[in-house]
Amino acid sequence: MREVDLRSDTVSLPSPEMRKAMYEAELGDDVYSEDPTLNRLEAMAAHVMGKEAAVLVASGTMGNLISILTHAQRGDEIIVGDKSHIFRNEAGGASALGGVAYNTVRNDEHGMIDPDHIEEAIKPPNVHFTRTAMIAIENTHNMCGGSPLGSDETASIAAVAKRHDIPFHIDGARIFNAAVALETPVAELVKHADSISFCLSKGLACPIGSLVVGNEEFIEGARKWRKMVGGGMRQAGVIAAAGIIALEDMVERLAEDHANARRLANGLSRIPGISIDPEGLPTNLVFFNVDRGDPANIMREMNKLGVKGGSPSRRWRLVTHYGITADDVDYSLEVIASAMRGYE
Ligand code: TLP
Repeated sequence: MREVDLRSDTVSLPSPEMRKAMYEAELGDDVYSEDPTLNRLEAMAAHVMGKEAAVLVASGTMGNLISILTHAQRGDEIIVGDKSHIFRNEAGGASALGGVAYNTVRNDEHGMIDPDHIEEAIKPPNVHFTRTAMIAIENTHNMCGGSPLGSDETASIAAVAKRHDIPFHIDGARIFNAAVALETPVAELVKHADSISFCLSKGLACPIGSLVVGNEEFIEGARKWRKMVGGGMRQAGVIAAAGIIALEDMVERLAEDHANARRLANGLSRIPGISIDPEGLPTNLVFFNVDRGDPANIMREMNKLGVKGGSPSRRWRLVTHYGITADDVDYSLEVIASAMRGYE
């Protein structure tokens, strides 16, 4: 049976070039900093982001956690968006493992945070208060429709962080989607950040891995925390080899995922019972409402016909990625339309 998996870009499989590079990778022990392939990937990541250094971690969650642990101490707080992945989807790691509190401020529908709200949320030095040790944004913003934040918006938040001498972190799990959508070099989008975490294993189609990027001192600290949480890897060049291909060959093609997402959104907007604003669709995450019928049933019907995605609630997200073609999108639209037909 034909299968089209639209649940997330995390399901994307490595390209044949990646598999070959992984097989052939020159390897060493990374805990001794001796894996030449990983050393090359980390240097490439630092270079593309315009920063001094980078360190490979197992996942985006680990990248954000290590960044928080490096910036903040027990009893500190971090300011994050109320719809951010760090706050909602990382199992409370900052508080559970770091003793760090979350201070949330409102994300608007594009994932932007009003700089004045951040200013108000920062705690002044006082014996009663937690110390604000990090401010974070997410780009693109997952829960806010995959919206990219431009360099001006980022700069306006960074300016508040700088004024208060607070480290500024970007959860850039999909920062390359933002760069491609905005036609802006990724280094421009992160130039004010003290740390960035970005994923290899989403739109860039690697099987594993994220990178944390920052200055030498920060990355030295991050390496220590990575070791402590059990993330020190050995012959990690097998992972890095795919990452090198990702940075070299897989960035520009994200535009195809964005075009397929628009195709999907346009098609969905024509299906009775679905409400979506195709204009509000900038990258590869397609959010919409299933207004009619039982969403759990509709999802089951779709899944039976090989289209994976949806949820038991009315708000759905479908994601385009490497391995999803325009033809897959058209097939998915037919399947969704037929699953919805019972509710016309
Ligand atoms: N997001 C996943 C799920 O966890 C929701 C997805 O399918 O989109 N930051 C952002 C903005 C993310 O969207 C994700 C993953 C992460 C961090 C964490 O990355 P991983 O899954 O590698 O830990």
